[in-house]
Amino acid sequence: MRPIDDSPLSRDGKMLILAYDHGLEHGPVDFEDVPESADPERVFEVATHPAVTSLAVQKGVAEAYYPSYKEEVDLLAKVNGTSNLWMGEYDSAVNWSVDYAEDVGADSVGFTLYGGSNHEVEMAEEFRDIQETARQHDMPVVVWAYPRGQGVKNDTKTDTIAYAARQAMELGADVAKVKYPGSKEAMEHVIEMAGPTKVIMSGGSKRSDREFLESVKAVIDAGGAGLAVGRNIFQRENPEYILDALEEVIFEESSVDTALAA
Ligand code: FBP
Repeated sequence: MRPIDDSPLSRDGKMLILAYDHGLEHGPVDFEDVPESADPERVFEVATHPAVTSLAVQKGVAEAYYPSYKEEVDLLAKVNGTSNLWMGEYDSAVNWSVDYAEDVGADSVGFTLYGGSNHEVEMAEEFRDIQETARQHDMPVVVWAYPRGQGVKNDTKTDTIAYAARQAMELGADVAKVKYPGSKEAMEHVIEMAGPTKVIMSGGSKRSDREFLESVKAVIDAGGAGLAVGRNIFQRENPEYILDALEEVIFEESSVDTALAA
């Protein structure tokens, strides 16, 4: 397992990945609340906030915008992804190679694995190639560990989330990004099952400042390494305010009250 503590992906072993692949995964609907968030330039600016350890984007966004931000932003290449336009069993296309991602300037790679989908076997085989190539380039690998599909009855159950984190670890991920299982105790179990793989929380749909920060605090208190978050940042009118609060909760291990008052 590759240690990621010294990589650009994390700071002091903690991380805050700003995810911005929603235009592909969900479509323009995610930009409706804050129309300026459709402009990748605005999100690259947000990613220069010191709390953000890397920005996760798809190939087209990286090609067009990353050249202007190489000095200020660490890039995570989200190498697979798919749209909401089609119907069928969960799957995700590999859209760029690790070699090309490194050419574009990426420091790390991200891959969605839908454990439980009828396409799980093919996805795991695709991941083998991604993971081994990333090792050759010394790039940390983050798995979006999303158990979904016909084999999964309840993707919010702690045991299901723990299985997804374990699967990511067994396949060689450095970081498993999982849905919040609902409590600090549940998260502790997920983290235990992930062994040496760091566990981070997936942000989810937009919530109140306090509710969102309480879940992040529970993850940190459980021993989690941070979060990968999109909508709870770019769907806010003032992303800097919530990033300042996240800096407190994740990196300073402050209470939510302290973070909100800062
Ligand atoms: P959010 O914080 O907005 O949930 O972003 C994290 C993320 O994994 C994105 O990378 C991705 O586009 C989105 O969530 C997928 O959301 P879902 O599949 O849960 O609708």
